[in-house]
Amino acid sequence: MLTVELYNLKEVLDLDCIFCKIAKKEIPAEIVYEDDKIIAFKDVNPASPTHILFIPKEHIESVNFLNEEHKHLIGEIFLRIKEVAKEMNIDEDGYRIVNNCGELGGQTVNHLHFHLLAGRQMQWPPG
Ligand code: D5M
Repeated sequence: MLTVELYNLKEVLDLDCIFCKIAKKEIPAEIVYEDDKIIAFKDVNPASPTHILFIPKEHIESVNFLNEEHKHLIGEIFLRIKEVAKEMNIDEDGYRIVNNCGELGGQTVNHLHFHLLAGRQMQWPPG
């Protein structure tokens, strides 16, 4: 019983995860949006003039770990991206939303996140 509970705890809160630490304010970040389930902060290594990361506070490793219960959360993240883009006045010029999943997808932090990139002409296909 105790083992099962500890396993579940590990699933929702990865103690070694840098984005969990940002969500818990254990390490600093330039936060641009926050509510009880979602936090958005500036990427420390910006790839464009505007580069914000949107993450669920719950530790979800990647898109591969999403399930039916996450449907509402993911929808909310996209609505918050839309709102922040409008607040930052990047909505009319346009922007890109990126999710990298797994090693070949280019994911380097194993906590689900969506990049909001704006302020320059994006290229296609991405590198
Ligand atoms: O993107 C992971 C992104 O996370 C990458 O653009 C750098 C960024 N990053 C890593 N550590 C931090 C901290 N501490 N603050 C802000 N941004 C950070 P991926 O899609 O996994 O390659």
